[in-house]
Amino acid sequence: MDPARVKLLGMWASSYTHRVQLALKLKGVDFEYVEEDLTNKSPLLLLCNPVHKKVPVLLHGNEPVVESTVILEYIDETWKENPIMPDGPYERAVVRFWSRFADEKLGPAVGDVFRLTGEEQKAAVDQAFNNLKLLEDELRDGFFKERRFFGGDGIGLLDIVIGCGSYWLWVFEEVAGVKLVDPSTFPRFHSWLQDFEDQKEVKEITPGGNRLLEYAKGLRQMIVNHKSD
Ligand SMILES: N[C@@H](CCC(=O)N[C@@H](CS)C(=O)NCC(=O)O)C(=O)O
Repeated sequence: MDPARVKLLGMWASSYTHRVQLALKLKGVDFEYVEEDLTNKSPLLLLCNPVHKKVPVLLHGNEPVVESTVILEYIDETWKENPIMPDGPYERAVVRFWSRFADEKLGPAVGDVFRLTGEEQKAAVDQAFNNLKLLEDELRDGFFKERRFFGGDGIGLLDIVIGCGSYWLWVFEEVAGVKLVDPSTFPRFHSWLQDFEDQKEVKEITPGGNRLLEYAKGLRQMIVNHKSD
């Protein structure tokens, strides 16, 4: 096999997959995309990611790399053009910190808003708000103050990590019937997200409007029905 051949195992609605697609696009790396059916995982997926059995998986030649944030750093270290990680160790540490925050705090809180109903959902909305407020404060007064993107003038790893999950916010708002990203409450986060979504490469990897919405409606219905069984 051509050692430089790049293959991505992904799923169309997976924001973790979108992260990798976006990073490869920003780097101008050609790759073959393989859509996985997560209800019937391929032998290749199970072979490449026996621990988590999840997408995305990046195959660089015969070498599999798994876990989206690990893949993003692998991509940045392998293809040096258009860096997505900063140079300095401190700045890199800050980016890794907020990236973990996005995956461990913000993402799960927003997921709970989508999954839950009634009082439980109200508590989840409070959690999501608190986490969004932390990011808003960071953009206003913190390390990323006065930057267009978290990465500076261009999209960096943290923009990819937060941004690729964030268009789900609009979808979840519509499906779960709650407003999360109000421009008056989170002006900086709101305008950052709009700017991110307006980027050509982001538009190219984001599934079209109704497809995500219909998918999310079906998912929500399934979760809510399952709870009332
Ligand atoms: N921490 C993982 C999360 C990946 C993940 O949750 N992938 C989902 C799709 S969005 C998946 O493959 N789910 C299949 C399963 O859980 O069986 C990453 O960052 O790559």
